Amino acid sequence: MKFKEKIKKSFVEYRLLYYFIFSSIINATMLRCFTVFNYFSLRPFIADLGIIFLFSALSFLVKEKNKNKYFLILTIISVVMFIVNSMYYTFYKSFASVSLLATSVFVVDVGDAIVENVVQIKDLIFLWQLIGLIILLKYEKKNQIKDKTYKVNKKLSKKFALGFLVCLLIVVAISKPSDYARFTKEWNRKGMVINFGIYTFQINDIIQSLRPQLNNIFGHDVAYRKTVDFYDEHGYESTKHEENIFTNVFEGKNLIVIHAESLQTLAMKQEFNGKEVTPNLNKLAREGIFFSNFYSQVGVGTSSDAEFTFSTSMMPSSNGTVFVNYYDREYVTIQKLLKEKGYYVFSMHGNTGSFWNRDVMHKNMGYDVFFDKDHYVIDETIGLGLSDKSFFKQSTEIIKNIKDSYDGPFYANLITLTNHTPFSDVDLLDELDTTLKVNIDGQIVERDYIDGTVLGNYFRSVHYEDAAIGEFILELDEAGLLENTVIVIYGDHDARIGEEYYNYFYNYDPYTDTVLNSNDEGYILYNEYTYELDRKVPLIIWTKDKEYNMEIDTPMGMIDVMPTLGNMFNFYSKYQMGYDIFSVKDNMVVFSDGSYLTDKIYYNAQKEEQFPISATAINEEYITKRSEYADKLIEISNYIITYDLIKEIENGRN
Ligand code: GP9
Ligand code: MN
Repeated sequence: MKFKEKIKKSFVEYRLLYYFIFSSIINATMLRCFTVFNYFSLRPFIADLGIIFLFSALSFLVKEKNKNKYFLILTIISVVMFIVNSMYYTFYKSFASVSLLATSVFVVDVGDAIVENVVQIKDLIFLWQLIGLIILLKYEKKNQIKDKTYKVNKKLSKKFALGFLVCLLIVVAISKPSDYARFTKEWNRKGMVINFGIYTFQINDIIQSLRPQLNNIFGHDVAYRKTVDFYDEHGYESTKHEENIFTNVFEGKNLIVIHAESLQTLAMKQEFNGKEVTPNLNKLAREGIFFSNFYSQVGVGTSSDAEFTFSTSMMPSSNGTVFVNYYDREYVTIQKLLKEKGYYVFSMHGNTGSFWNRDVMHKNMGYDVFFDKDHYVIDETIGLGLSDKSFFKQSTEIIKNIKDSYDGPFYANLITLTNHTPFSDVDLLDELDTTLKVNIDGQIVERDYIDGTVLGNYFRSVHYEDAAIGEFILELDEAGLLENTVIVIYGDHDARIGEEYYNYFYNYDPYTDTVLNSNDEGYILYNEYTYELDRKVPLIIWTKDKEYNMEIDTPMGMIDVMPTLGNMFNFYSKYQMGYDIFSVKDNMVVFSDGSYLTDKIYYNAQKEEQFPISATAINEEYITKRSEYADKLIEISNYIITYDLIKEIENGRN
């Protein structure tokens, strides 16, 4: 029989198996194309094919009566994996980990935000694989076709197992040592999919997610040793006493921190029709100390990661989230250090206390009280809950009562809520005219170019958040709460708006009502790196007592805030992993996936690519040294969190 005939016959006889193989590799490749765009990369394709061959080999060992179940269960798991990762990538530009299952309970609370803002047709397209399988099974049953796939066939099983090994050898042959390191770096999810495909990533992720439980027995000593060595080597003690112009300037003053939901620095630079999007924040930035090159470094824990890193100067967990998975560990926090100095320390947030497990974690971080939704009159709801304006007004009363009843200083941390994705409750927000007006042949033409888009809604929502903060400052002043008080405002993370919206925004030409491209004059380069740099958030330190009129554009991360405030308020944590921005030289901002920013480059650790920030030439050693430091910082921070090492070190290792 001719080869062609043979293949055709085989397709008919093993149609169920062939369907499984082709539908799986098509969906896996499609997911990579919709996310990391490495369309024709050979290695992940072969890695995916190898895993599919492995499950095909196993299928020939499954009894006939269980065969349907086997393929159905496998296909359902695969399709769910594709859909979840496709959605997750839209929101986090990374891939989902099973360690986040515990965190998924909070997705329900922001469910409408996710559905409205994240779920797209491209996410549901993967369902075809399951629908096709059901149709095929029904067709074969209806026509009593006995597909040879149903037979137990050890010979074929061995052949597919061999196929898996061949794929494995090819992948090994075309990989380099640094690629393997990704298998143990839970923060390298994107890099794992780019290099080894979604199946290998997800299987490895399950193993890694079990690692803390497994390694608690085996890896603990190594983690302890490496952590102590890290601190010895990086000599944080030395940074503790570096005097500078801000040393102890705020000691004993009240501290009010505003955790500004989804506030991005780019919004502070926008003006539409002569009206600033954030006039109040811009005024505070001008009068105070404005850190204009500041990044929040969050992982999947978003708001809660920002709170954690702000309070501890440690990187967020790469395996789950601290607030949900590691809430019971011991941490040295700003809260605890200020309490030791006689401060009354409390947090305030208009959402349910259980969101992000705050009602548990805030106590563990050292807050005396957490004023959650139950402490407020929900008299105005916008987006996820109590409006910021009402939240701030009611909070001022609470702070006033605390100030009047407690004779020491206080530290209040207020977490805003209104400016939260999908920013769709715009009808409840103040107007913001974002139309562009241009004169074309003597006619004034109005262009509603972002009106009603998620970016247009975002600017309007930030405009509201800014107005609310402006009102809050006034209310504090009227209540006499600004004297001897320092206000710190930070954006907790970017608004998670897609790159395409910014490219449109920056390159829209109102005269032609078109979007400029790289061939057009006036085009502004907008790519994944400019997008990453646009994810910066503001940090503002302001006090009514003195004008500083300073802007600091040194690259700074949330991890550096505790050391910087510690120098100002005279507190210090020997576990802080960041630096006082007014003493550090050549600072770098490490992101939760191992990428980093310096004053010379942005380095993407997932793709091992660099994007120049300055014209200064750098060598390979510059990259190697900083990449190793970035990985070490994340690794040690995860060790401390996973193994609760602060408690061990503080209590003297037995
Ligand atoms: C939820 C609010 C938003 O209470 O802090 O959290 P996020 O979705 O930004 O992590
Ligand atoms: Mn947030």
